[in-house]
Amino acid sequence: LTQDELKKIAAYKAVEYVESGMVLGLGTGSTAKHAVDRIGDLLRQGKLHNIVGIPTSRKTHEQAVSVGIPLADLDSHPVIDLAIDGADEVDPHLNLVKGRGGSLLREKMVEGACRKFVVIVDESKLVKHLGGSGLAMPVEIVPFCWKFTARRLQNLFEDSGCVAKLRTSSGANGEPYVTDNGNYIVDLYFKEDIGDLKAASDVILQLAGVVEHGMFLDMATTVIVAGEMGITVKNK
Ligand code: DER
Repeated sequence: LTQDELKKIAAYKAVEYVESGMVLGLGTGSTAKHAVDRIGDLLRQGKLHNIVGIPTSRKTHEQAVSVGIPLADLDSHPVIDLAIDGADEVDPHLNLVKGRGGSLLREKMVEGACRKFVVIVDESKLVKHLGGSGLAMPVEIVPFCWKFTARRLQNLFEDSGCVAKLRTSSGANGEPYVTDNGNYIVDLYFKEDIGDLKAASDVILQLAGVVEHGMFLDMATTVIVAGEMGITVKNK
C-alpha cells in the first residue's frame, strides 16, 4: 500500500464517526483532504445530511466548497462536535506536532473548540518523543522584526542544539512564507527530543512576537493509524 492509500484508509475510518447534523472541523493537509472528499461524497449520496463544516485553512475552505460541504466559522459555531485532521508527529500520549502545512493557528483554534478531535495518520507519523525526528517544529510569528523573534526562539533551546529557520515560500527568490493570517513561520529544528513539552510550550508562548506553535498537547481524543498491518485506533 502506498503512503497515500494508507492516508485514505485512515481518513475514511475517521469519517465513520461523522453523524448527520454535526458541526465538523475540517482539517488541512494531504490526509485530511481524503476526509473532506469523503464527507462530500456521502452528502452527495444522501448518506449524510445537515452537516456544517468549519475549515482550518483557505485551502480546505476551497476544497470543501468544491465538494459541496456547507461552511460556517467559529464566530457562528463556537462549539464543534468533531474535527478530523492530520498530524506530522504523534507520540504515545497522543501529543502532536502539526503545522508543517502552515495551518497550525486556525487548526489549533478550530480543534481547541471541538468536543472530539480525531487525528488521522499513516504509521510513518508515529514517534516516541516529539521534536526528536529532526523535522520542523513550526512556530507562527508576527512579521515585525522576525529575525529578533527567530533568534530568541533559537536561544530558548540552545542546549537542545536548536536551529531556527524562517520558512520561505516555494518561489525561487526565497520570499518568506505568509500564513492565511498574514504571519510568518519559523521552523525549529532540534538535535534531540524536546523534553518537557508543556514547559517548552509555555516559554515559546511567552515571547511577545509569537502567535502560536505546532505542539498540540492533550488535544487529540482519538488517533487513527493506518499501517501495512491494518488500522489501529488509539483513544485518549
Ligand atoms: O500542517 C498540518 O497541520 C497538517 O495537518 C499536517 O500536520 C499533516 O499533513 P499531511 O496529512 O499532509 O501529512
